[in-house]
Amino acid sequence: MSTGFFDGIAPIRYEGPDSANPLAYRHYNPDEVVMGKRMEDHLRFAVAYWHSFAWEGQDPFGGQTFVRPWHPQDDMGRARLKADVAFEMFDLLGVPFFCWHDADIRPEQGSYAENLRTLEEITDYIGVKMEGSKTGLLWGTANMFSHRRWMAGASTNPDPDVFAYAAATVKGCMDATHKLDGQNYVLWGGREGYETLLNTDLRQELDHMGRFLAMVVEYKHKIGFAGTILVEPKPQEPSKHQYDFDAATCIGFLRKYGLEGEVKLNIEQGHAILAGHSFEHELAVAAAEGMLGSIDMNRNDYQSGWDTDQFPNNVPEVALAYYHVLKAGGFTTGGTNFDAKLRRQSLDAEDLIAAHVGGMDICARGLKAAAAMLEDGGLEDALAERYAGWESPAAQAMLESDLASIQARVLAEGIEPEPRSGRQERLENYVNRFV
Ligand code: XLS
Ligand code: NI
Ligand code: NI
Repeated sequence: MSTGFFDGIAPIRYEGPDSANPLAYRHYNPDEVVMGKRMEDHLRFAVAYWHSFAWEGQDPFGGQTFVRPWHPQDDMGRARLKADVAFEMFDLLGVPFFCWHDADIRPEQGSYAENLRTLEEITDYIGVKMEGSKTGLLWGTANMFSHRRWMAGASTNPDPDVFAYAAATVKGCMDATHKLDGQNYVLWGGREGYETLLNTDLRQELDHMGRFLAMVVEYKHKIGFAGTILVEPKPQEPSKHQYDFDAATCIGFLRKYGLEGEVKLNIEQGHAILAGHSFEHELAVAAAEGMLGSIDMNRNDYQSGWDTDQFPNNVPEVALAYYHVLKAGGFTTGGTNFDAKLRRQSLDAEDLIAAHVGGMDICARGLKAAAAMLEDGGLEDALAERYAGWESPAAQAMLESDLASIQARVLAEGIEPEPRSGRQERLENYVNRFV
């Protein structure tokens, strides 16, 4: 029995690039084979429960703009209605996955025990809905940033009771994710950072965060959770400074605490921009270390300087992102989670559908362009040519030698390097042929 929320909207179908239907896929054709794999299996789209169903339209200057039948979100009956509507949208879109925080799916109120009980209840309810749907769980996570108890951090909180509460919360969320056969478990350190160094012991906080993550990994193995543990870099917001600043910082952190073989990264476009990087920079850094796990797809407004979490709409950017994903071998447990929300004036049910249809189409176009570039091999050939000098035995031997021997060889052979063009414009022109 339908909730009626999406009344009048038919399931979204692929109609091809010439379709003028605003609610049809023009590029996302789940069964189309790209580089030997179905598009759906490449992209592994997920809807983010928080932006689409839990967020009520607030911004720093104004309150709720969306009025939904499941508001106010303080009651289990309305939490079930929210889940019913969510699965109606997943079915209309034909998305293979969704993602949640505990606080998105059940009311955040009462004691720890009460929150755990309602989490178990709603995830049982969601589990039954999943049986009747093609949509699985890409990842679950704990919201350890909204409630006031987390204001000074979760695992990095100076109060050991908050560390305990965080450990208990993550255990409950991992159990629920495991129960729903989640493909990954994510930790984004929303308040794992500081507001001022004047009251912060960096060393102690980082050690606690490292130990906490090790406990997560230990528990994953204990319960036989086969998914991947992912951390999500972001430089700031809500904290002034977050410890998981960017991909390189996270990789250093994971190595310091011996977790580099156990944890991968969930890279988000908007967070990359906030860190002063590009999305493809963050993806390339993660991939270079074999730690590219999953992506949060969105885009930031390039003027506002906030994490605006808009739906993607820039094909050249998205194409370069998927180029790095494909080059790294594609997703295994990861996928493309739309960590993206409507603008707060987009009030209609149809806006939610249109946003995802557009985002999925942009990603499909980007994927196809990325695959075409990889298959053509132009960038890889140019790379191979640029580094070809290193194939020579003399160059390889140098890496096993030492400064003094290298100096002797430079003198003996009269080595004087000849600068060569980096050919950046030519490569940029090449990319533009595909996007
Ligand atoms: C916020 C983060 C958050 C994580 C999940 O900026 O992107 O949505 O993806 O906690
Ligand atoms: Ni984000
Ligand atoms: Ni995110």
